[in-house]
Amino acid sequence: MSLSRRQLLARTGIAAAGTAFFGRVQSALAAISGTADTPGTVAGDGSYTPVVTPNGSTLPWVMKDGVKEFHLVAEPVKREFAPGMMVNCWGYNGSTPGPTIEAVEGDRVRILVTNKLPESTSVHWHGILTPNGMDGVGGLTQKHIEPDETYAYEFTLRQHGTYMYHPHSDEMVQMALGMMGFFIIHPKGGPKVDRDFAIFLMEWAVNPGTFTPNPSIMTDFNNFTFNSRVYPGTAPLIVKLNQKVRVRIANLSMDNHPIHIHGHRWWVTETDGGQIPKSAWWPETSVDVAPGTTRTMEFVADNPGDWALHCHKTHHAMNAMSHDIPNLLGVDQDAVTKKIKKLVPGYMDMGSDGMGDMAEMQMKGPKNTLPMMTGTGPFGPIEMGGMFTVLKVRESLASYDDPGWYQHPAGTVAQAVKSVS
Ligand SMILES: [Cu+2]
Repeated sequence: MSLSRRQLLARTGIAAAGTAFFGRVQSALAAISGTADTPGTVAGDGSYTPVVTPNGSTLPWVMKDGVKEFHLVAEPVKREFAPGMMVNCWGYNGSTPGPTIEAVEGDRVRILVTNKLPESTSVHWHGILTPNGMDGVGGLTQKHIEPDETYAYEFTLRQHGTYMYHPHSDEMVQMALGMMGFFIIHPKGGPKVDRDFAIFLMEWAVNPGTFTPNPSIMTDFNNFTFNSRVYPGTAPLIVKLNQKVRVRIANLSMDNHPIHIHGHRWWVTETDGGQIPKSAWWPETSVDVAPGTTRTMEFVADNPGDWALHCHKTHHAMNAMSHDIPNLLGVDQDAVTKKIKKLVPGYMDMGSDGMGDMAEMQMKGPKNTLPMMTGTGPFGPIEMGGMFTVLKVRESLASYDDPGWYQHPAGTVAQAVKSVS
């Protein structure tokens, strides 16, 4: 049986103060909130800057008779959304999203797909111009790939841009469990960027106290991820001052996500239809990424600091325990709190004056469920979760390891002043 947060609150009385689970999760999260998690990348052929998939990886390939051969294995995977929450997902090669495929326009590619799932699957190359029989739509353009079978897809890349791969078999279940990945085709030659990041958006229904996403949920999601991680489990994007940066966003979730950058404005340069002519690039700070699309943005990181990068739907920058809560804003709970305290020692009310306090509260919650907002910055709780990460722009960097929090020049931080009213 699955429980909503509201039901859980009612049944387990978790509004009562506790110190166990959430306290442990919070200290573990605080400990990792400033750590690097940017993986190494597979070296390219030198003609492009290899893409960094934060909290992810790049798929290696071997050259066989002039064909770049990749191997995807569709399989169940366990994904840690953030410390304290492990989720039973499906993905490719041990992760969700699957490893990023990178190639160059003009390449001939062969992708072997082995099915280690308990049901049939197929792989569709979203946005890529393939011969019809390589399009991966089970039943329409090929037979479904049965468990333990391996299929070969082979085609020549005759475009460049930011594309995706995902199943076209039992899509509702397979994508709800995390089966998706980037397929990035670099142009032959052309200007390079210094840093190139790829972030896959997804939303999940993992009910409090459970471990497996519910694929039958259509609108009521409670976990919102960048590369199948929630803040503060999301790796920061580390860039050096004045570097040219590209951020590619893909979305196979059920909702659109306006992805917002602080401290900069970026230019929209690509959709999953390909490159936009430079004369038609447009500036934004929030770019709405609809289901089944990609958007690519470029900017010069000319503003040093720690800049939030997040979905601007407020519930999407929160974790599981923030949704579907009884509204107690402005409710005077003092009298009833006194009565309850007689019955439940340690009980405390919450929600009368906003919910920011909850980021600091040491609440006891259900197993495998993250607090609504977590992560501690240099000035206190950050009070975010979900689709949130930090772009760290630094004047000097010895490596792309996490440089820690930004050291603000004296006199440049907002602070309390004497009342002027
Ligand atoms: Cu969103």
